[in-house]
Amino acid sequence: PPVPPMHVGFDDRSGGMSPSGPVLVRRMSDLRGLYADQAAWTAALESDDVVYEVASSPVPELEGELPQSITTILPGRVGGEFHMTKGHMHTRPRGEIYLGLSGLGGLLLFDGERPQWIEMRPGSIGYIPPHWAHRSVNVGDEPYRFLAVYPGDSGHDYGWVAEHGMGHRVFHGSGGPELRPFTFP
Ligand code: S6P
Ligand code: ZN
Repeated sequence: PPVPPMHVGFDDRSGGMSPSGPVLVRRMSDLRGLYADQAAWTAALESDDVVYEVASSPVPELEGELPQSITTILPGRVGGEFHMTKGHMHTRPRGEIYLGLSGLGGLLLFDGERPQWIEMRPGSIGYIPPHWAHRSVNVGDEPYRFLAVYPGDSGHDYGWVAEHGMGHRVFHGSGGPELRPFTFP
């Protein structure tokens, strides 16, 4: 059902929203096939840490609505590759806006041909045009957190990324994050 006008607060420490809709937790074991280094991923299953959490407001994913979510990616690396979200293409051609809240991150975008990288820090606005798959990466050593606002009828297509990749992978380098050509695991 539609929701009334509302104020949505969020907790600086947890990234939780109030009022809140569903909260999604993704652990290492939920991320099979994400990282290039499969042996490093298998080793990380031992502690099976949380990699990222997505809190949502109660705004429903319906046409005309503008749902919001706050993603918190915990710092860490797997085989040198930074913690990241699964990444998806919107099922319908819909844009999306990200606002950096805390930590250092990046927004990796891919349209099937051209990879793009947008650095995200607190206050950064990242724009995702329709037809661009998007993945977020924590390139710092504290939690990276951002607000996302997207049309309610966007839909999330994870299969597109599984099939096409994301153009680049983001590794820790001595001079900062290093973008390397995408390889399938
Ligand atoms: C939704 C938006 C974000 C992501 C979230 C987790 O359109 O882009 O809320 O869902 O950052 O990423 P993913 O790729 O696992 O859905
Ligand atoms: Zn999205």
